[in-house]
Amino acid sequence: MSRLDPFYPVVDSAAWVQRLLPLGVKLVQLRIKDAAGGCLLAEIRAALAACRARAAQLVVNDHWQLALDAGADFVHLGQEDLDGADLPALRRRGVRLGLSTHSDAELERALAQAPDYIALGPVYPTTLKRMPWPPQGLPRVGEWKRRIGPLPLVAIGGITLERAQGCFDAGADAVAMVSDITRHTDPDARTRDWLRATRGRA
Ligand code: 3NM
Repeated sequence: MSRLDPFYPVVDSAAWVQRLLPLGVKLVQLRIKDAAGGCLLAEIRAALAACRARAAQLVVNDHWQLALDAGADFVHLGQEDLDGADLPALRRRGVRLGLSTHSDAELERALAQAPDYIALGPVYPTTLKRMPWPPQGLPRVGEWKRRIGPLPLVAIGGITLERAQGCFDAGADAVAMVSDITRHTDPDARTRDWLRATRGRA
């Protein structure tokens, strides 16, 4: 089972991917929620080319068919995306899979798909996405890690640099974040701070 880089920013455009990579980011998720098909494919292709040029790992959220079309090798799916996804097709192409979980039932369902990582959220309150689940808290991160064993655990939701160590101490292998990078007043400096803070764990 391959390890994940501990610092896992989630962004909504190839331009963000291209901005973060030269700073040293090695793992990034492209999560585009509102774009038309052709434009999406172009974004995925551009992000993928940028990642390949810097030996970084791109994870494509949600758009598994376009990810296949673009030749991406890592996809992240939410539980609602799982219903329509052709997981055997992804597996045949060697595409790795990350799955979101928010509850016991979702964890059971996710584990049945033999994913390459499990994400647990929202660990803290998030302003980015309306969520029916209350914040999970750090004890739940520990519980998830005990349940999934060696499978990498990604903590997401309201995670800031100040909160990262607590997530790692609780059992997260990687932490994913949107706002703490993309809505920061100085995203580049913040990214460098994150990289410095997590370098020893990579
Ligand atoms: N998924 P921020 S929370 C995209 O719980 C996403 O599955 C979540 O954004 C989950 O770092 C979340 O700004 C939003 O809180 C993360």
